[in-house]
Amino acid sequence: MKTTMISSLSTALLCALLISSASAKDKPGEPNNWGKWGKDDQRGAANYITAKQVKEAATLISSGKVFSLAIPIDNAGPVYPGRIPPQHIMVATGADYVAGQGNLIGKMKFADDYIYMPLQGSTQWDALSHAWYGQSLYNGFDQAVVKSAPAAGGATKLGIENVKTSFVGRGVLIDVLAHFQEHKGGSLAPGYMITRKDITDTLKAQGTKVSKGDIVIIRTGFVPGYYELTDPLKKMAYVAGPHTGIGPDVVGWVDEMEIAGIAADNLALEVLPNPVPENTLSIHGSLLRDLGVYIGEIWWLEELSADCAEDGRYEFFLAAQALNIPGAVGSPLNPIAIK
Ligand code: UVW
Repeated sequence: MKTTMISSLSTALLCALLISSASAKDKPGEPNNWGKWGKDDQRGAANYITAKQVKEAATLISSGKVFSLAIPIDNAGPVYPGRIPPQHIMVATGADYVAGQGNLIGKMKFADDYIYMPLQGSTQWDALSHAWYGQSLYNGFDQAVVKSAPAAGGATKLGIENVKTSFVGRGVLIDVLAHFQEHKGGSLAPGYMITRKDITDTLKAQGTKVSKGDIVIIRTGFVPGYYELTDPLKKMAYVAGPHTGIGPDVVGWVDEMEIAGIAADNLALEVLPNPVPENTLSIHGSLLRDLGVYIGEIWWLEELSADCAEDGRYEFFLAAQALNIPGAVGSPLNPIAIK
């Protein structure tokens, strides 16, 4: 009798614990990494990249060819609707001296400039504090940790500075666009939803394997498509969508492969609009909030893609550090691939 009571009590306790952790995570049964690297962890899947992996990734350098995977930081690039493109402002120039108004410091003359931009307004990483659903961010941090004024700290948890030494390691290009062009008789239709099968088929055709801690980069052709347009109205319509990007079944693959970060040459990594309207941008929630996996957007992949097609090697050493901006929910960057 006593044993039965104790066992029903412990079952009830276990159920209560399961229910409370499930409601904190909100999506029971979905992939989730909360607690995997400790309850205070703020780095998420960046923890997959170890010193050993960085050393091994360095052995991928053979030709010494270097590729920048960034678009120019200027006002001509694509930004997600509602954001203004980067504004570069000159505050001291040669013209000031020509007009007799420049400041001399001894005999020296100087030019100075500023940049005003959304941190998500160019080639970027999203920090784990960039997107969530419910009340909690990655690892259960309350949404109130993201404060309104930078003076109050901005993202006081999960800010981009937590990964200022990360995203150096093995990069893998998954050239879905080239795979479609070569094997499926055409390009990716605007708004095409890239599936897990598309990713694994492309990797198979490339002869590339993805390993734990990799940073994978998906080529869709969306950003180059923007630069091909000249009419400003057509550019506006283009960024309004539809956007080719990954679909929800890619999340399970990212989880199983234990990938640290996933980037693409489009504006939001994921397909837009989502075929289920209430799930719009929900892959941001699955990756950043549930798995702690970093999202990279607006990457430039054209020269790297051409080189990979030429030598058949889709893996490389990648150095893609975020800027050290305390409390920022994202960071522009100039990712460098070396083959
Ligand atoms: C949004 O925030 C909507 O997208 P991104 O991740 O591109 O910044």
